[in-house]
Order: sequence, then structure tokens, then C-alpha cells
Amino acid sequence: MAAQPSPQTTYRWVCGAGDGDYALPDLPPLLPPPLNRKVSLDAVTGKIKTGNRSTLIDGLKAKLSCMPAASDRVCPRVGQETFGDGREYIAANGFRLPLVITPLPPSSPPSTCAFGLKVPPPSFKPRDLLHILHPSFPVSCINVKYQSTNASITTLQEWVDYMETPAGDRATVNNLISLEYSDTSLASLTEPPSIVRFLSAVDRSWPASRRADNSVCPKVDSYCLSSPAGAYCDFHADFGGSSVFYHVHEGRKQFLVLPPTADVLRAYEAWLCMENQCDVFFPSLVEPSLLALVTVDAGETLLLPSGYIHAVFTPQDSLVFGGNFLTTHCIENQLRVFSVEVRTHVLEEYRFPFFKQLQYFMAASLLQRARGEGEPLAEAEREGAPALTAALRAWGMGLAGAGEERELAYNSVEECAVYAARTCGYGETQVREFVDELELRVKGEWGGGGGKVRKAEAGGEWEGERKKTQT
Ligand SMILES: O=C(O)CCC(=O)C(=O)O
Ligand SMILES: [Fe+2]
Repeated sequence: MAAQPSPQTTYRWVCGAGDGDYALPDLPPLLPPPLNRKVSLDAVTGKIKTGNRSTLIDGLKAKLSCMPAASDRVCPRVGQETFGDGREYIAANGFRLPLVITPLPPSSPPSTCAFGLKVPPPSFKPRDLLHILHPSFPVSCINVKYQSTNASITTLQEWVDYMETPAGDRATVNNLISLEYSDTSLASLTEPPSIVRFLSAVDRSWPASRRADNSVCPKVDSYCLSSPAGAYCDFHADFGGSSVFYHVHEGRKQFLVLPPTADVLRAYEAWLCMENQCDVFFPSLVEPSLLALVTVDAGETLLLPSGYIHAVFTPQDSLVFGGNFLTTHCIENQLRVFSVEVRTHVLEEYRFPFFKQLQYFMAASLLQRARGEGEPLAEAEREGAPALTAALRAWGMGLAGAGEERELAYNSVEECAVYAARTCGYGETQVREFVDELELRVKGEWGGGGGKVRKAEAGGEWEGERKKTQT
């Protein structure tokens, strides 16, 4: 077993680290970067350009009034009692379609359900957040008309006062979608569905020793969203292609969703780069039959897989508990969305935190499981592994500075790469070999070798560059 590094641990790094973009071959070549792009200050969306959306929102309301609900083929609706902890469902169906999980019939005792979701009692209102958090808890909300930050509401008290103002007297429509509470006492009142803990790469792969360290663990799985009637969030994929669970505690939400096909993602990237983005209804750029309406009512939970492009309209005052997660079941779409973020210059603070570091930890757990330790790999994980190994190579190896030795900062991408390799029995200079083994095992071509890749199988393109320096 590899030793647990302390924050002081430094390593020799012989591969050289590149911050290279990882472009999947079926995505378009680099588009010109958007000029002077203004982004909203929301940590979840981060990509939407500011600009007057009045016409667009009016058009959307008209569309919603006559759009049929998504069919079961596009978005199955499953009862909590049938879904249970969801593992059988995901093993049989994968996690490719949005799912709405409907509540237990009122007669059933909740303790019998394996769904696992825990939220505050139905009487819970935005005002209760004041006692649990603090009236001066900082918030950042979005002015819906312009999809930009509303600087006049900066504390939770101001937000609650706003929400308690009768709808007709609210001067503007705002949306609070970036209140993350995992480091507060509200966290003890909620629990995501069991399937989220099962799928979540942070829960499964982020080293336990680092999870305790708040400053180095991605904290994106506990959001409380508070929205007045009329709120709207324009089309986006959540950061890092993260999947979402979204439990409507009170009110109703209407999601317009598009699947992350290559065509849709290509159009999405082009739309993000348009100067007149705020006048263009994104679905007008894609095959019309792909657009679906998913309504989520109070008591229901939406599970939205990686990469789904979505816009959200709020027809009545709503309170939601939700969260984001990456998973080894959706590797390819996560990397595709990440590539779009790199190419469209999304600022670091609006990205999934520690995205690259997490990919190395995911690779380590996939490799351990491919070796037969723990649960066997699911088909979706096998299918995604080649994209992961390709990305890890593009980011961390064979780029400028090869052969260089330097100290690695705790939790830097390179240090996490070395840490991941070590947990799989590789030395600190063998990140490449660690990635090679994962690739070969998933292909069924691994020939053993006690922590070393068989030279003939390692692939000439990498073999020539491999550094033999060992400590
Ligand atoms: O509920 C909303 O208005 C938007 C939710 C959403 O898609 C997000 O926060 O990423
Ligand atoms: Fe979203």
C-alpha cells in the first residue's frame, strides 16, 4: 500500500505537466474565443452571457403552454418504491436518460424505502434558512431578465425578505441557485438519494484523507435553490458535465432538456460563442424533435445525466434541494463538456472544482476494480475508460518540460496523478504506466508485470517518450 502523503509531501515528477485541452476527435476544431464575454456570477451555470432576455422568456412561456410532456421513452417516471436504492435500475438501464422519481404513496412508512433521500419537513420555508444559516449569510442571486448578478441582494435576510414580498410587488424577478451549504449545519438535515452516493466519484474515489480537508475537496453536492414564480435559467450544461439530482421540495419546475449528442454539443459550443446569444433560443439550432419538457412537481426528484443541456422555468415559488456529481458511469460526456469549457474560456471559478484531480482518482478506483478488487466494472465504465486514459495522457504527460524534476504542490493535478499511481502500486515517476495498465486491462490486453506495463503492449507512441528515471 502506498503511504498517505501529508500536505508537505513533495514528489519528483518526470513527465512534465501540460494544461493541454483535451479535444475529443468528433468535436469541432477550436472556435474563435468569445470576445469580451461577460458571464454571470453563478457558480453552477457560469457560461450564460448577460443580456436582455425579455423577448426570449415571453416566447418560452408561450411555448411551454402548448408543449406536451416528455414521453416515458425520453424521461421515464419511476416510483421511489420501485427505484429503491437505484442500483438495479442503473445496472439494467444505465444512466443515460433523465429520470423523475415520484414520491411514495402517502400510506407507506418512509423507513421502508431505500431511495435514501432526506430533506427537511414539508413545512420548511426559506425563512427557516435564516435560523440554520445566518441572516447575514452571503448570497449571490441572478436577475432573470438579464441573466446577471443582482448586486442589491447580498445576504440571506435580503433574499428571504424578497421571497416574502407578494409576487405583484417584487420589482425584479431573481433566482437563487448558487447557495451551497455542505459546510453548514443545514447539511445534517439533508441527504442525497442513495444512488447519488453510489455513483458520485467524489464519494467513491476522492481519498478519504483529503475529504476531511475542506479546502481540497469538491463541494458541489448540496445546493438549496430558492426561486420566485417567473424565474428562468437559460440553456446550459452543468459544470464539468456533472450529473444532477434535483428534489423539488415546494412548488414546481419545468425543465427543457436536450440530450448531449455530438450535434447538440457542437451547436451548444457555437451558441456560447455567438455575440447575440441572448436573442437566440438555443433549441432553434438543433433538431426540433430532440427538445423535451420535463415537469418536476413538489415531492419529485429529477436525476439528470451528464451533459444534458437544460433550461429551467419556475411557474410558481419553489424551493429545491439538489446537487452535482461526476461519475465513472458518464466519463465521455463529462470530458466533452469539460472540453467545451476549456475552448470557450470558462473561468476557473465557474468550473467543477478539482475536475482534473478527480479524473486521476477515478482512474485509480477503476484500475483497482479492473484488477478484481471490489465490484466489477459496469459496461458504461468500460466504455468510458478509453476517453479517460486519453485525457489523462493529454493533460499530464509527454508535454513541455519532460524530464524535469520539481516539487509538487499538495492537490495540484500532478501531485494527485502521482498519488493515484501510488495507490495502485506504481512509483512516483510511473504515472504513465499506471494509465497504461488501466487502458490495457479495460481492453482485456493486460499481460501482468508486477506494476510495469508490458513494453510491447504499451503502445509505441508512449514507449519512446517514457522516462526511465526512478528513485
Ligand atoms: O432551478 C433553476 O432555476 C436552475 C437550476 C439549474 O439548472 C442549475 O442551477 O444549474
Ligand atoms: Fe443546471
